[in-house]
Amino acid sequence: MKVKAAVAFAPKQPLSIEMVDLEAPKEGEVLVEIKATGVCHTDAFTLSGADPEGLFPTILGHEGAGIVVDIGAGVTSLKKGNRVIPLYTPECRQCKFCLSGKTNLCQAIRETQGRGVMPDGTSRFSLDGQMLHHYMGTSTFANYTVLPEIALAKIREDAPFDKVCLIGCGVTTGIGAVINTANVQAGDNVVVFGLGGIGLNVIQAARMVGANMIVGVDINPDKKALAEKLGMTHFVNPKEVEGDLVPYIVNLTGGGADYAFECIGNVKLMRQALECCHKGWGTSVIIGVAGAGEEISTRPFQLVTGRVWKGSAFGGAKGRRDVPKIVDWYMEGKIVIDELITDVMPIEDINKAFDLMHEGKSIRSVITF
Ligand code: NAD
Ligand code: AHE
Ligand code: ZN
Repeated sequence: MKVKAAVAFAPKQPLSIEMVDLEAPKEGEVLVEIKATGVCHTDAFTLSGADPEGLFPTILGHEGAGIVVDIGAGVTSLKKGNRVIPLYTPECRQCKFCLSGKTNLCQAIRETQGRGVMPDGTSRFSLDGQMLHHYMGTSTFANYTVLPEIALAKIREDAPFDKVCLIGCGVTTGIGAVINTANVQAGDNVVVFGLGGIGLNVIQAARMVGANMIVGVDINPDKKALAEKLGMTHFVNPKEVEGDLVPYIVNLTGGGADYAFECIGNVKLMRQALECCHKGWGTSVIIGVAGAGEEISTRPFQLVTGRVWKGSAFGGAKGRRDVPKIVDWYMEGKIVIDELITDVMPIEDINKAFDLMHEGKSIRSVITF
C-alpha cells in the first residue's frame, strides 16, 4: 500500500514528505495505522548524524500511538481495532534478557532493529524501488507502519492517541527512570539535569513518590515555570552560578543528591550529575544519549567513596506489561501529559517540530495524522 511518510534521506537534511510503499505484515507482524506521534530529542540526535547506529534513508519516529489494521500469520495477542503503542524496547518474554528478571532490554530483535530492518532481515518500506530503513523498529513518522507483535503494547480503547503517544518514549522514560531504575523514595533529594520532555517526567515522578527537594538544572530559563508546576522545588541555571556547579548543588542539597538524573546527552554534564551526588550512597542515572565517540569520565575515587553510576533505557520499563499501566495512570489523572504538549501539527509541518526543539521553544510537538 501507499503510505504518507516523512523520509530522512540524509543526515542534517530536512525530512521530506513522500508517498512510500509499505508491504503487508509478514508472519508475526502487525500493520498499525499511526494516529499520532511525538518528536523526541533522539529523533533529532539520529537526524544530526551523531548516532553510531543512524542509517539513511530512513523513516524516523518512535513515540507513537495507533490502531491495528491488519495482522500477519501467527499473531495471537492482537486483533484489528486494538489500540496500541509501538515499543522500541520490545518484550518477547522468552529471551535470556526477558527471563532474567534483571532488565527490560529484550534482545529478541535488537540486532535487526539496529540494522534498520524487520526480524527477517528485510524492510517493509521502499520508495521507487529503493529500500527505506526502519528506525528503532517503530518508524512512527508514517501514517502506517509495520511492527513485530512483540513490539506493541495493547492499551485501553478510550485512550486518546494524541496524548498517550508520549508514553511511547518520553513519559515512560522519565517516570520509569525514577521508579524502576533509581527507585527514589519519599524524602529523597533529587537533581534533574535538563528540563525537556524527559526531565519533566523525571520531575513529575519524583513528586509522585514523595521526593523532598527536586532541583532542576537547565540553561533555558523558559523551562522553569512548567517544571515548577510539575513539582520542581529549586531551579538552577548554570549560567547564573558563580564558580563550579557541583559544589553549588552539593551545598544546596545539604551534602549532595540522593539521586541525580542526566536528561540532556552531554558527557560533561553526566560527570557533574555523578559528582553532585551524596558521598556514600548518591546514585546518578544517565538517560541522555551521547553522540558517536563521546565518553564519560570521572575520578574512580567518586565511585570508591560510594557514588553509583547507572543508565536507563525506556525507563527500565517492560513495555507490554508497563505501558498499559502508565496509560491507566494518565486516564485516572495520576500523571499529566497534556501540559507537556506545546505544539500539535500535521506531518507536513514536521520540520517545524525539529526547529522548535532546537530553538528551545517546545517540550513535545505532537504530529497528528
Ligand atoms: P529536550 O531537547 O526536550 O530537552 C533537553 C533539555 O536540556 C532542554 O531543556 C535544554 O535546554 C537542556 N540543556 C541543553 N544543554 C544544556 C546544558 N548545557 N545545561 C543544562 N541544560 C541543558 O530533550 P528530551 O527529549 O528531553 O531528551 C533528553 C535526552 O534524553 C536526549 O539525549 C535524548 O536523546 C535522551 N533520551 C533517552 C532515552 C532513554 O531511553 N535513555 C529516552 C528518550 C530520550
Ligand atoms: N543508537 C545509539 C543509542 C541510542 C539509545 O541509547 N537509545 C535508547 C533509547 S532513546 C529513546 O529516545 C535505548 O533504548 N537504548 C537501548 C538500546 O538497546 O538501543 C548508539 O549510541 O548506538
Ligand atoms: Zn525518545
